[in-house]
Amino acid sequence: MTTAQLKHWYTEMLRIRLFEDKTQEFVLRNLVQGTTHLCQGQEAVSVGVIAALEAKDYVTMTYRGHGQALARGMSMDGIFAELMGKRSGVSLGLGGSMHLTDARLNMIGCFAIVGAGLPVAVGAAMSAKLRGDGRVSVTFFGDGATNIGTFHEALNMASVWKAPVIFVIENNLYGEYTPMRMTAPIDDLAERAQPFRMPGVVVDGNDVAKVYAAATEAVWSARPTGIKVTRGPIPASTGPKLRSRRGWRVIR
Ligand SMILES: Cc1ncc(C[n+]2csc(CCOP(=O)(O)OP(=O)(O)O)c2C)c(N)n1
Ligand SMILES: [Mg+2]
Repeated sequence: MTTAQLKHWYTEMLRIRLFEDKTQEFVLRNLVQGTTHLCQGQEAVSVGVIAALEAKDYVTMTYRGHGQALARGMSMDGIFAELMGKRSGVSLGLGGSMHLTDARLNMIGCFAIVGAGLPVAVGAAMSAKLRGDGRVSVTFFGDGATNIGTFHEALNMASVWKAPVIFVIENNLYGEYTPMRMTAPIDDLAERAQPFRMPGVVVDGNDVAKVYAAATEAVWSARPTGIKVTRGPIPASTGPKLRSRRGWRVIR
C-alpha cells in the first residue's frame, strides 16, 4: 500500500462526502426528483472494495449507491442530472438516485428492492464463468437484506455453482429505523456464510486500507484460475465469498 494510494482513497472518500453534502442541499431546496439515500459514514467500504476490482468486473448496488457509483468513476454531472430527473442523467433521468446504472462501467444494476441485486450478481458471475472471461461480480447490500429470501437463495446458488461472486454486506446496524438486534439472532453477519460453506469475514468498514486488503483477498480467491498466473500462487478453490463490513452511517 503506497502513500499515493492512500491519498487517492482519501480524496475519493472526501469527494463522495462532499457530493452527498451537495445532494442533501439540493434535496432541501426541492431540486431533487424522488427520494435519495446517503451513504455518509460508509465511504470507505465503497472506495476500498471498488479499488480491488478490475474494470471488467460486474457491480450491483442498492438505493444507497452514490459512493459505489462515484468510486467506480460514474460521471458526477451524470449523477446530479439523474437526481434532478434530466435526460442527461446516467439513467436518462428516469430512475433517480436509487437507479444509478452504467453498463459501460459494468455497473449492471442499482436496486430499490431490498435484496434484489444479489441474484442478478450471481447471474452475471455465472455468465462470466460460462464465457471463461475471468470476471468476478460484486454485490453490495445492507444488513437488513440478509433477512430477505433472495439473500439465502443467491448464496445457496452461488455456492452450489461456485460462481465467482463476492457478497458485501454494508452493516450499518439498522434496517431503516429498526436496529439489527431486533431482526437478526446473531451479531456477526459473516456467520451467515457458514451454512453455504463459503468463507465469511468481518472487516472494519471505517478503515479503507483494511477494506481494500480484505476485498483484494476475496477477489483474488474468487477470480477463476488461469487468468492470474503472473500474480502469484493460485488458490486451490474458487467460489463465492461473503464479507461483512461493520460501520456507521451518518444520520442527519
Ligand atoms: C423487498 C423490500 N422490502 C422492504 C423495503 C423497504 N425498505 C427500504 S430500505 C429498507 C431497509 C433496508 O435495510 P438494510 O438492508 O440494512 O440497508 P440500509 O438502508 O441500512 O443501507 C427497507 C425495509 C424494500 N425497499 N424492499
Ligand atoms: Mg442497514
